[in-house]
Amino acid sequence: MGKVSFDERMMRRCFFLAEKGLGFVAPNPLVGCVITLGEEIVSEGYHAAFGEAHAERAAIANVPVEMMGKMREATLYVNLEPCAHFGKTPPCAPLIAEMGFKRVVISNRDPYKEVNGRGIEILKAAGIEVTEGVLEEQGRRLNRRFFTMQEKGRPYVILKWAKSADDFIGILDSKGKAKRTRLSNDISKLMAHRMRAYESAILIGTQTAVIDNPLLTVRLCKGQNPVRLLIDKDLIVNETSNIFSNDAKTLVYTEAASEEKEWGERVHVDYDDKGSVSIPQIFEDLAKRGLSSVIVEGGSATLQSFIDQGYWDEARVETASEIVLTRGIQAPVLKNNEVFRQDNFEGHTIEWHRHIE
Ligand code: AOF
Ligand code: ZN
Repeated sequence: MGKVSFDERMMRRCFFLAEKGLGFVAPNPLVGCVITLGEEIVSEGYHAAFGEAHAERAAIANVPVEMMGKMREATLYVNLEPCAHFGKTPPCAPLIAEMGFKRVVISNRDPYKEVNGRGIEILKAAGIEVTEGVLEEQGRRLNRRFFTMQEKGRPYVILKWAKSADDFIGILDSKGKAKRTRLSNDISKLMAHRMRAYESAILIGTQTAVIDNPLLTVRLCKGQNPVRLLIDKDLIVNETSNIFSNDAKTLVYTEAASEEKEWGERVHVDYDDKGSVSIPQIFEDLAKRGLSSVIVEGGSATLQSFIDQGYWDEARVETASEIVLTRGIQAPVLKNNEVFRQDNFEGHTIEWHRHIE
């Protein structure tokens, strides 16, 4: 096997290990590390939880004692540039330099201003051969939340809705009032709960809170609950609603004054003349809190405002092919989008769109 393909195989292994941290490390990046001697894997590690050891340190700690003396011949693979800063943990690059690895292979540079290239400089200064950019695009995709937060100063935004075969996301009763409508099936619902466990926050508007009264927690699989976000200009949503349950923290973005509450916080943000919330102000608050990804779950008006202002990264659109509603609430309409994946769960197609800027 050639040198390039072995590097790529080992980097894929780093990605696989890194992903084990999904749902636990945010807003830190997902990082995995593999140490090889010749073409044999000697040790592996990954960043398992926020504040805990970085991937490189975990992999080094797992090297069998009898192999420790051979590290000057070894190669260390890690998907993110080793860090150069004292954060919650001591820096990785000086540790790697001290152990004197022969070669270090990296997928992405760390855009974090305290690191950005300085980790690589430390390794090179110690005489270590550094290979950068292995499966760079895949590495960026893996750490899309981290890169979006670092580069755009806002969380990674995932829009999510389910619609009928004829493009409605809900029904209206005889008086024209919106009614809770079930569109997803058992499998897609389970997958939606997995998504919640992976992301840091989940957002809905006033109408959805009133009509659907969702809990927005992770119940069908294991995982941490995301922070619940509610856009509620005039504090219409009753505090006995499910969104204020004890299961998770809730942040309400309101025109009213900021205030700490037993369920979380009211956060004052500006609204325009038409009553639309300032999404950049919500983003600013989320960045400050270290919430690096958000699922926008509806309703249609809330979703459309994120689309119209271009504040989204991907959208998960489920179509219940067997349900025809004839009339109701129109599904949002995406702009500048392209489908990058399609799933099918028992006749329900799930289209994953990405935003093209
Ligand atoms: C690595 N390997 O496994 C991770 C890195 O507060 P700390 O000490 O956990 O530092 C967090 C920062 O360190 C994070 O923003 C990112 O720049 C880098 N994360 N670096 O070499 C790792 N998790
Ligand atoms: Zn580190």
